[in-house]
Amino acid sequence: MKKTWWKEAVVYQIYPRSFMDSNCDGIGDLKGITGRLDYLNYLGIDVIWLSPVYQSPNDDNGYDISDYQAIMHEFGTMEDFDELLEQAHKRGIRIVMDLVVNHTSDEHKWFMESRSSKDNAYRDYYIWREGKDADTPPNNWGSCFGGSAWQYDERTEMYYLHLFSKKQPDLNWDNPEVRKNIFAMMTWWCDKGIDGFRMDVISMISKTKEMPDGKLTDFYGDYGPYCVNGPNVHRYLQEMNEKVLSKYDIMTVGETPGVTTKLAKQYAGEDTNELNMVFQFELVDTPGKYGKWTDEKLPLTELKRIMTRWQTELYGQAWNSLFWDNHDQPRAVSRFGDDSKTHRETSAKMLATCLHMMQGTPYIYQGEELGMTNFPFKKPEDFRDIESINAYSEWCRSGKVSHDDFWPCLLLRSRDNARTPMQWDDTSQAGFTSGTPWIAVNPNYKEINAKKETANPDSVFHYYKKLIALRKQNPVIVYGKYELLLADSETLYVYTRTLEEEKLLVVCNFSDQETTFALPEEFAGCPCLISNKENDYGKANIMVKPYEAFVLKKN
Ligand code: TEU
Ligand code: CA
Repeated sequence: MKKTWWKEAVVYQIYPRSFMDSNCDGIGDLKGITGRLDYLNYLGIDVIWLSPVYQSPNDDNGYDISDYQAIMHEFGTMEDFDELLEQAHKRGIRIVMDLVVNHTSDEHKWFMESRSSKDNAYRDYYIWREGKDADTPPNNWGSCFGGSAWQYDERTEMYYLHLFSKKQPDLNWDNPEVRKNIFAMMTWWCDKGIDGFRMDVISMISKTKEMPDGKLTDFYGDYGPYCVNGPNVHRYLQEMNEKVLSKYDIMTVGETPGVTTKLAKQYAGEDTNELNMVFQFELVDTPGKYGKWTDEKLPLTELKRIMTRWQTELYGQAWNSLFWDNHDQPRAVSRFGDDSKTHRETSAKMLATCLHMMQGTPYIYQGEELGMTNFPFKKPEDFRDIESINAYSEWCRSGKVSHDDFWPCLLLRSRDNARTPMQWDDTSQAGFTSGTPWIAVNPNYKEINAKKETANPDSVFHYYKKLIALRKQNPVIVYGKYELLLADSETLYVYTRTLEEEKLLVVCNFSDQETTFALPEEFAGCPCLISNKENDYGKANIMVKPYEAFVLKKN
C-alpha cells in the first residue's frame, strides 16, 4: 500500500455560513475562519474542507454557484480568501475546496446564455429536452429536493434537467467545451495554491442519452439508473485526472451517492487514476419511512456490517473516507450516540474512538469535536434548508402523512441540525456573531461550547485532540488491517487493527447498558492507548460501562 500524506491526514469540514461571523451581519465569513485557525491548529487537524465559498444566490447555501472564480460577497473578497489560504499554510493546514460541477446556478452566465435561445453557443452546456406535451415534462423523474426534475422554460418552450433545485440546472458533461471550461477553472484554483477538491455529487455527472421514465417511488420516478454512476463518469474523471489533478500534489474526495465497494475501487482505486477517496452513503442514507425521512435508528449489527464491508473490501485496493456526519446530516451524537445529559459526552467520545481507529481518512464536521447536538426545532418555520422545507410541504401539506408522524423524522434527519452556528462560548449567540444569526443558535450553547471544552482536559474536544495525535504516532491506525470481532453483538462494536507486529483492540459500547466483554488472551496486560472511562482493562472479563470505549495496544 502506497503511503501518502492524505492517508495520514485528519480533515475538518467548515460550513462557512455557520462557523464564525467577523462583521456582525449574522453570516459566517472568511475572515471569521482565519480568526479561528489557531483553534483548529490546537485541535491538530491537517486539512480544512471548505464548503462552497463562491458567488451564489444561495438557493442551496452556496451549492448553486453563479461564478466559480469569485467569492460570495457575504463571505468576503478574493483577498480574504488569499489571506485565509496563506494563514492556513503558515500553520501547516491545507485547504480543500468544494467543487460543485454537476450543476451551476441558473444565474451563472453559461445558463443565462443557454436559456436565451436554441442556437446560442452555450445551449448545449445544459440538458434540454422537449416536453411530452405542453404541460408534461420529458419524463417522470423527481428532483432530490422535491418536485419534478424538469423545469419548463418559456423562452424556448423546452425543459431543462435539474436533479436538485430548479435553480441548479445540470451541466452537460458530454459536451467537451463544458469539460474544458471546468478543467481550466480547476487549474486556476490549483495554481492559486489550494490543496485539493471535495467533489459534489460527482457520481452523477454522466447521464444516459436515453431518458425514459423511472421506477415510481413516493411521488416521482427514480432517475438513479440513468444519472448515477452513469456511462461516462469514469472516462470523465480519468480525463480530469490527466488534465488537472495529476499535475498537482493535491487530495481529492468524491461525494458519490450510489457508490458500492466495487465502484469505489474504480473511483478511488490505488491505480485507477481517478480520485483519492470517496464518501459512501450506505451508513447515513439508509432508506427511511418516508423516502430518506425516518425517526428510526440503525441497528448496531447493521452499522457494523456496512462499516466492515467497506473496511475489508477496500483494503489495499482503494482508500476509505470516514465520517459520521457533515452539513447534510444530523449531528452524530444525536443520531448514532445518545445526546441526553447523562450520556452525551461519553457517547460522543465513543463514536470518535470507533471512527478514528478505522482505516481511512477521518473527517470531523465543525462542532462534532464539542459533541454538538441536533436542534430542538419547534415549528416548520424554524427550518432554513430547502430540502427540509420542500419535504415538509411535499409530505405533510399535501396530506400524504400527518404532521405528527412526519415531525419526529424531520427533527431527527433535517440537514439544518448540522447548520446551526458553531458554539464558541457562553456569551450571546454563542460567540458566533454579535448580530442576528441567519439560523438560530442551539439553546444548549451555555453547556456546550468551545471555550468550556478547551478549558476542560476531560472534554470531548481534548479527546478528539488526543485521537488525532495518536494517529500521528501509530502507523497501525493509518495502515493496519481491520478485523471485526463479535459481529452479532447488539451492544458492542469490537475490532482489531494489525500492522506487522503491532495490533490494536478497539472496544466500543453503543448502548446505555453495562455489558461484559471477555478480553482476548493476546491482549491480557496490554496498555490502554485511550479510553473514555476509568476501568480495569487487566481483567479477563471486563464490565464495559454504558457508551464506554477503549483501545488496547499489543507491542
Ligand atoms: O449533496 C448531495 C446529496 O446527495 C444530498 O442530496 C444528500 O444526500 C442529502 O442532502 C441528504 O439529505 C450535495 C451537497 O452536499 C448538498 O449540500 C447539496 O445540497 C447537493 O449536493 C446539491 O449540490
Ligand atoms: Ca459576516
